Amino acid sequence: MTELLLKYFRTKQREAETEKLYDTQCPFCSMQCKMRLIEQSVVTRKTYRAVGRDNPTSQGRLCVKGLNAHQHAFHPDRVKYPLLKVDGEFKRISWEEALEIIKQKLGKIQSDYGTDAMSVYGGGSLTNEAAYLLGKFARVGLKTKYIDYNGRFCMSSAASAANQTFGIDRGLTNSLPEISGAQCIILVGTNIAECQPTMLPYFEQAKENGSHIIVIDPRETATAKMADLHIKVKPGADAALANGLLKMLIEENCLDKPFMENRTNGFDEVKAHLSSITMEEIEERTGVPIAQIRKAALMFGKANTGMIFTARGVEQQTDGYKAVRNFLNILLITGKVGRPSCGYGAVTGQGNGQGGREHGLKADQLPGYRSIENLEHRRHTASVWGIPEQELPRKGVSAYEMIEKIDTGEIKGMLLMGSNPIVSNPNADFVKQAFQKLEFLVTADMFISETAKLADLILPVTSYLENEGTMTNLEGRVMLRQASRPRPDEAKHDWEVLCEIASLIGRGQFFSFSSAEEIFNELRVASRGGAADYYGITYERLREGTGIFWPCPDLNHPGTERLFENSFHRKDQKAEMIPVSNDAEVPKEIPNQDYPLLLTTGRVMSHYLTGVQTRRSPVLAARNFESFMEIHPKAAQRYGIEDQSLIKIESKRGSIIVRSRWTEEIREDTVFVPFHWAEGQNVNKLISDDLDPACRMPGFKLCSVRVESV
Ligand SMILES: Nc1nc2c(c(=O)[nH]1)N[C@H]1C(S)=C(S)[C@@H](COP(=O)(O)OP(=O)(O)OC[C@H]3O[C@@H](n4cnc5c(=O)[nH]c(N)nc54)[C@H](O)[C@@H]3O)O[C@H]1N2
Ligand SMILES: Nc1nc2c(c(=O)[nH]1)N[C@H]1C(S)=C(S)[C@@H](COP(=O)(O)OP(=O)(O)OC[C@H]3O[C@@H](n4cnc5c(=O)[nH]c(N)nc54)[C@H](O)[C@@H]3O)O[C@H]1N2
Ligand code: SF4
Ligand SMILES: [Mo]
Repeated sequence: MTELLLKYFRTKQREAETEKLYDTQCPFCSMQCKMRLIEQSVVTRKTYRAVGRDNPTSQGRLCVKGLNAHQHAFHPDRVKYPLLKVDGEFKRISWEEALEIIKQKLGKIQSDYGTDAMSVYGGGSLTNEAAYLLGKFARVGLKTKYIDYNGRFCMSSAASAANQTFGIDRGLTNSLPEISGAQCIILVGTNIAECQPTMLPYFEQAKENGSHIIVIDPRETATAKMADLHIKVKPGADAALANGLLKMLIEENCLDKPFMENRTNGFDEVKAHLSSITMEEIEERTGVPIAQIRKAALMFGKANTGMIFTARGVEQQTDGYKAVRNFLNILLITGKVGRPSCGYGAVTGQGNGQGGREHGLKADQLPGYRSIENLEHRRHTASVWGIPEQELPRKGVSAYEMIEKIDTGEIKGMLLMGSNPIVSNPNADFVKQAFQKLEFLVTADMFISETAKLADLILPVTSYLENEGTMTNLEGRVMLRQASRPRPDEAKHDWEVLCEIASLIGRGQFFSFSSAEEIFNELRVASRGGAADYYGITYERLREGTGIFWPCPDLNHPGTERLFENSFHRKDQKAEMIPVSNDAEVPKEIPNQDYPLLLTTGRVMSHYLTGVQTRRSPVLAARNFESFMEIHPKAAQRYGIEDQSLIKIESKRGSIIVRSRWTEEIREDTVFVPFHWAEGQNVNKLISDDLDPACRMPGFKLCSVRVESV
């Protein structure tokens, strides 16, 4: 080619190449890493690359899920038009038709059976604006008491425990950088290395500063590998283990007496209760040697600063609430809260799991963490919403209990926004059958999830690339997710969908919003004076800065990075300790002749929750394309299970078939299966529907099973 021709082609190519930049936040976990998607077009071909953006939380890091998130957003399976099921098949219809059907069906169900026959089920991926509006939509639009969300399965134990102990529930009581200054850190049932990977460097930094890390987990996870002490506890025995730690702390006199005197109640009761339990009983219950419990207690008790983090391993139990309270007892008797590098963290799960429960997705909560059963709180919310207090419904029931009400026929219709309940609920076979009984199921999703397959109508919604709004990360930092990419075809924002339905059913005057910012401004007022006070946070402040920690009661308030420095948020300003027994009120399944192994469940790095999004991302799917069961080789040999072979796992409720994976990193009496797969690999077919009496959390982390090769 001549020089001239080369030059010609080069200029042509340059002309055809364009680059577009979209700033947003990762759609997955509670770290809410800031990112930029770079879209390069060369002639007609587009390529995408995600890069991290600097900010105080993730400091520019992204994990493999964030790096590949756009692959699901651009997947051809994305729902782009309203879809109506006709003769068992989904057919494209117009928004006008979709809204007309909703109007008719809602009207019929509510006039035939009453307003509570319609229900609402939300999710922790929704922005604060969508979550707030969905809560308002249920109570003011549909006038139903039946609303709950998937965060019930996620944070409800820790949230109840923190509320009862401290009077406030915010994921972390301190900001992330304080972790690196903690001299001892206890991680209970949390696998940060796989579940919040960009948080891990804070712990690595702590280790470099000489911190000791204790990990409590039945498996030697990637997180446990960084521990100075790994306690391989028996699944479900955390409450007993905490009792052991408390006994040792008292015996070794590692107590902060002035702190307890001035700032807590309940130590005498806890101490008296502990004297009725022996260390031998605890060793037996937990499978952890007494010497190891003493070592851990001394590590934590002798350190000047320390933090405790809990996540779903300890929380998703039928005594999750009490077990967490027992770890908070440890924090309180050692006076390790409300100071630099001293505090508690319930490691939040979903991107906006935190904001969702603060603004009314939970059956008993109103915006700003107000209570729907408290008259003063009801009056405040009703006045912001412009309705008489008497019109505000009372509390409904938890997520799984709504499903039970579908089964018994009390609930006839559901609006589902941002969850895949037939995969994520316990006792999954029952849940699927119940959903099939609904007279009308409408779901707003980006994909035809396993649950959406059962819907009458699917409404297409926008993704993290297109939908602007605020998210509250695990620290309690409110962040503005900018999202400017044009929406695909006919997808609408979640909040737009709600406003349109409301207007259609004659409640439009309460939902006349034209932007996320307008909704946020109402949310600010609704939250004002509540525990989760967002009043001082504005879009303008968020655009200028790096996020603001709630509570932030006025426009000049900088936000509250560290909670409880001077007082707790209870009436007498003191934190409350309570005695916790070794065993749950709801008896847990124990291994027996028929079901000799303990099953626990959880996550892997490359997949997210029920996998609706990550199973559609080729790079992520390739890392783990099917489910598996971790089993210790000795247990495997006992039950004739070869490595990498197909096996059937069975509990009282159902069975699944997955591939075995031998590993010495798990306890011999325990097997582990992740929950990111559906249908025949859905581990929730095996899980019992026993709920924690205090917070209605299912025991996702424990049931007894048998295994056999197929
Ligand atoms: N890659 C990835 N990251 C995620 C998610 C995801 O799906 N994938 N989901 C997000 C969400 S919503 C959540 S809630 C968080 C969850 O984050 P985590 O709670 O950290 O994740 P899990 O794997 O469910 O459980 C954590 C650990 O608990 C252990 N465990 C099981 N039973 C017990 C027990 O009885 N006691 C103790 N002490 N430990 C036990 C398991 O072995 C597991 O390693 O992650 C968030 N981040
Ligand atoms: N066995 C077992 N079961 C568990 C757990 C466990 O550890 N073990 N963990 C529990 C926990 S902690 C959680 S959080 C739940 C989660 O379980 P689910 O609530 O079922 O969560 P996802 O699988 O994320 O489903 C979310 C759905 O919402 C859609 N979606 C995503 N973003 C948006 C959005 O912005 N708007 C709308 N309208 N839709 C959106 C997705 O496409 C997907 O279909 O599972 C629980 N179930
Ligand atoms: S999944 Fe979590 S840690 Fe990974 S990039 Fe997304 S927000 Fe960050
Ligand atoms: Mo979660």
